[in-house]
Amino acid sequence: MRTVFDPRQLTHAPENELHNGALTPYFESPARAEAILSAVGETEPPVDHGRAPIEAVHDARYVAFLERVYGEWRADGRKGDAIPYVFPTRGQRPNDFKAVDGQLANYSFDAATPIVAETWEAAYWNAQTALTALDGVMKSGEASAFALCRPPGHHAGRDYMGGYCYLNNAAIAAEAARSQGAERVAILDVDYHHGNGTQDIFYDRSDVFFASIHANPATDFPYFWGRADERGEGAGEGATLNRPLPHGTAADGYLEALDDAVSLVDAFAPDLVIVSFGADTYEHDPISFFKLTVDDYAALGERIAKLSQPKLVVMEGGYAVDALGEITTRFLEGLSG
Ligand code: Q9C
Ligand code: ZN
Repeated sequence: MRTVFDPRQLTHAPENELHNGALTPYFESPARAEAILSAVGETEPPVDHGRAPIEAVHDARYVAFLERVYGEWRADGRKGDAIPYVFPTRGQRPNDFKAVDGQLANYSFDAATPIVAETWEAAYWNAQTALTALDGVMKSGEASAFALCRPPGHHAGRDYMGGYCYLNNAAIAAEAARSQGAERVAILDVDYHHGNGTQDIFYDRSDVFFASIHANPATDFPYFWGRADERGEGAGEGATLNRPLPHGTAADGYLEALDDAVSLVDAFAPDLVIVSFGADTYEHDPISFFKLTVDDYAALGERIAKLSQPKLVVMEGGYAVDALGEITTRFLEGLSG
């Protein structure tokens, strides 16, 4: 399977995140991508599709903020990574803040998504990686392609970052596919965490179906999204599907939810399926609580392979670095038959 990757995606390397009350080494490390790289073998570099497909999904002021904020942070005399520590609550108005802390507050929803000098460049090439892998299925007629994205994307919304995500790679690819003639696109999100950014971006749209299987937000990040009664709104009513699952979910419970999601994706009759793939459903993931084993991932891929449409797999989370290569290749082999 064609795999796209750019080494600039490795340069984003925040030192720490706030975790259980202490600054802890950042889980979303470049080593994740290196582990997957050494397991998948050959990759090809992305082609530059420019900024337009990014701004077709993300607010232009948010994109400019990502590009510029670290420079302002340093110019203001700050050391270390730019981390927000203030968040607007209900009823507070956004503003064109001069202070970098106000800007960070405007555009993020958690304190675990730092910005470093290289964040913009890594996120930019990451989006190009997704767009280039998309070309493999949309333009070259391949049955499937893998975008080795890192940092991940599915928690990033139109104008916000969070959950280790800055640009929503899957959403950018979905919107690009629409503009290239795919009339209906389905995004199937199998990361452990709910893909709140993707859901928000397409919540009122009938042309992009979003289905997610994830840990119940009553117990897990991102907490404020992903309940079963979130089904889309307006024209998008019914085009969002959420299947929250409890801690301890193993292959039996997981595959039952996946089969349901796959049959609803099939009923939507998309022209393209984008899979937001997270390996954090693995039993030994350090921040997650499902119980899938390495051997289960081929079955996940095989269930999704029942969909006849072309498939673009976009990498999302997964933090058990030592197992990431094996998990990902097993999944991709199952998916491509
Ligand atoms: N350190 C993805 O899997 N958890 N993101 C923060 C405090 C954030 C996971 C807990 C988890 C985000 C793409
Ligand atoms: Zn995740």
